[in-house]
Amino acid sequence: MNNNVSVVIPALNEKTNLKRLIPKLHNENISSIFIIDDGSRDGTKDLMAEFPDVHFLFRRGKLGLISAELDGMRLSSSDYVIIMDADLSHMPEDIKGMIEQAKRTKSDLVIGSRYINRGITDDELVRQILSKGANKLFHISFNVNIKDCTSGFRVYSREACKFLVTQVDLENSYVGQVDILSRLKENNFKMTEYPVKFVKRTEGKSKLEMKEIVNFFLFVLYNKRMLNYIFGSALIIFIILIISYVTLTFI
Ligand SMILES: Nc1nc2c(ncn2[C@@H]2O[C@H](COP(=O)(O)OP(=O)(O)O)[C@@H](O)[C@H]2O)c(=O)[nH]1
Ligand SMILES: [Mg+2]
Repeated sequence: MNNNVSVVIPALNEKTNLKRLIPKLHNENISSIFIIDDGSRDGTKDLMAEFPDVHFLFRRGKLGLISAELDGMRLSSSDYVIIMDADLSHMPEDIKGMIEQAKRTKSDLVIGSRYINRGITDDELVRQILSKGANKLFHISFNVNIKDCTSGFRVYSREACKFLVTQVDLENSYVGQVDILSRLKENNFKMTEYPVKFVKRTEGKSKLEMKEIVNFFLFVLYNKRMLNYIFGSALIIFIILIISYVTLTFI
């Protein structure tokens, strides 16, 4: 069914996970698999011999998550490109439904979503709070009606890929995930969400660093709409205080 679908997996020290994930993808009839590795030191290169049908791109170092995704989009030529984590957090079984939805609704981006009806996550409470807070801020700041804007499990149409690879100034770390959404929205690409089951990783460490979280909040807060919102809210609070003061003092 999926002969026009490629999977792109950005990877950094994910040998053990990739070893388990690739056979699962073979079961899904994906036409091509691209692993974009950023100088892993755990012997990921050994997988080349084990999976000769998989395309590996070994970059010289940590050139960044989003640039890895864009390199995968450039290398593939399929109508649809799936991006997923290497860490088995995203279920290969969900791919079929996501592709079907992309075709049926003519979406340029289908987001594998933890936060819509029937979406599931077993992420730790702290990460869920952080992630939902980030989503809320992003909604206010960019007015994008997506419930799980930080999800890394996505299907892009070829049209969306063609557009994204031209965006040379895209944010390159995790915040790039929402930068992509704001640019696709601005350019009228259709985005929908599909409920997925997210399972937290059991092998290896998350590459999400504190500085990336700070970066996310700066990106969202710096947006013009957010600034208007903050100034607007401050103005309303100021007016309420003045009215309360006048009421209490003079009336
Ligand atoms: N090539 C590449 N892959 C990365 C980089 N940062 C993270 N990854 C991979 O991107 C995916 C998402 O990262 P992960 O650590 O799972 O983030 P989390 O799910 O938010 O905890 C994983 O497959 C990582 O190995 C990077 O700088 N370059
Ligand atoms: Mg992950």
